[in-house]
Amino acid sequence: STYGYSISEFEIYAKPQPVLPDSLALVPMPVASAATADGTFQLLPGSRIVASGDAVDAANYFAEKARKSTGFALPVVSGIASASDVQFTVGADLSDAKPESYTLQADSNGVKIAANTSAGALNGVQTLRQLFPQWIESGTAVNTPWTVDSVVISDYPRYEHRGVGIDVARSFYTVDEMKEHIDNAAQFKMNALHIHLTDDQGWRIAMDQPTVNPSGIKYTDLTDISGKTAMTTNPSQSEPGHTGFYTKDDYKEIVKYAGDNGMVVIPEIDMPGHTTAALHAIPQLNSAKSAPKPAPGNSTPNSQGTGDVGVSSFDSDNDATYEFTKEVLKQLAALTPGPYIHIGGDESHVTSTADYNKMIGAFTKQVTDVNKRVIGWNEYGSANLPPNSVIQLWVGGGQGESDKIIKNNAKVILSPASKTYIPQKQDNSEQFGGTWACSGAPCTLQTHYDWDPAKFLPGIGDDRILGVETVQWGEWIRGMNQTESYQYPRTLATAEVGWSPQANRNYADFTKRAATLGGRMALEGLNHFKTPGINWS
Ligand code: TNX
Repeated sequence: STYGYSISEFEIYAKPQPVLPDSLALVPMPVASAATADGTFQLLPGSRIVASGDAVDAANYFAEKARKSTGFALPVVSGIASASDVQFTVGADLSDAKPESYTLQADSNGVKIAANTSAGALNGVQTLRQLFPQWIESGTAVNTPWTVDSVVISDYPRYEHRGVGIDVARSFYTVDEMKEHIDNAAQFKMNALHIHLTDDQGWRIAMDQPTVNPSGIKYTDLTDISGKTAMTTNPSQSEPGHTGFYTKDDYKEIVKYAGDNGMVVIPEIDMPGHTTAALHAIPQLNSAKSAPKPAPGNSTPNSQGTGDVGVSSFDSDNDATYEFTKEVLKQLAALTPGPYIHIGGDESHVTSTADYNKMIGAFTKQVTDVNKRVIGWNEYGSANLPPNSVIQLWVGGGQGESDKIIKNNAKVILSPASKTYIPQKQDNSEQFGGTWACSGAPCTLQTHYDWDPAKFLPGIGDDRILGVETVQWGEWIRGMNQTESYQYPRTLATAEVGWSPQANRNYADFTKRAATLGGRMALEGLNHFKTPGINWS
């Protein structure tokens, strides 16, 4: 093999160990890693990044970051690597390969990252960043020895979905802000960006006028009207929600940037509830059984800093409902290279069960008709779902939720509010945020860390779990600085829950490793909360 020993020897050599040496301050913790005694790697002014074929993307990704902080030229070249080079190999024969797996070896003979796929190689880059001194995250050149202690790592994720959900409907994030969200999360090997594009308070994705348009719907009004609304003020936040929307080109730019960072975009159109913004913009959707109240942006705030929910609904008896959703889903599918479309389905409190099931049946079919796999919040699991559906659990638990998953032979994304929700306080010292998800107490970093997804729902083990997701709702959160201080460091916890074997995870050890990443986050301009009790670097 590339390394002069077989993978099975390596696995024995570097089998999972509960505590990494201090020098390996990695989040998420790898499956198998071990310090070796083979000297030190040093990146030098003459170092090259050696790659060819499918390995070139990961090589360029690393080179672009490291050029800024090292000031070195770091050309990406093909050929034979020398001791000061970083070499990427994709298509390596990793006999145990899982999707996204990689191996990394660093020592006085060079750095070698090998993977079967370019996604795996990118995971190797994210690990390598954390092995270098924190100054590797600097946006300007730093004069320091760029050394990596000798190490071997063999790594792959526990779950294929490690998501970050962003609510851009209550308060909008610009394309540049979305790129920051991607930069922040991708370094921890998060690989899905779920964008909550629509809600009562706003509609954030532009739609074109179709040539076939039986009801004469003005699709451009979705953003012309409801791109200009957002959450109004509430007791937790005097600044109103940010308005705006993505043109199709904006959206494509986010998709591309996410893809370059190893993340797939999952767009969500929330329906049949959470639809005031659509009802407000499109008169044809307003019929006998629709519920267009209150006016967009005017959600009544409550003491938890959230707005009223469950106040709106599409009308299941109105043909225009289905004409509209079909067109929107078709256009969205055409813009979205990833395999998923999320149709929401949560909190449809003013929709009868029969009407809800009828609409979920139609919307899910419309998604599969455009060759996408459908995701919905766990309420929608009570309906009959098409094959290969995914249920995203945010609330509740117990056998009832397991039954919905099993009945539909679905997969589940776990984002239980108590373990993954961002607008909850993580500490009492935080001024804003709810505590409803954790029974009146803050949902701490430890709460987000200390859970085993495979034990969350009775009878639902890893074979049924697509992954985990942290979700940032936007009723009161405004802008990057505030959102980051609620997302981080808790997103590190979710990243490790989604990536690392349960047997490798330990909160005390996690906090030691996370603490050392504080300086990196600071260098990146990532405003993480300084969790008390942690000795942040
Ligand atoms: C419930 S989570 C909602 C959202 C809110 C969130 C926080 C989910 C599927 N629905 O509409 O933003 O609580 O208040």
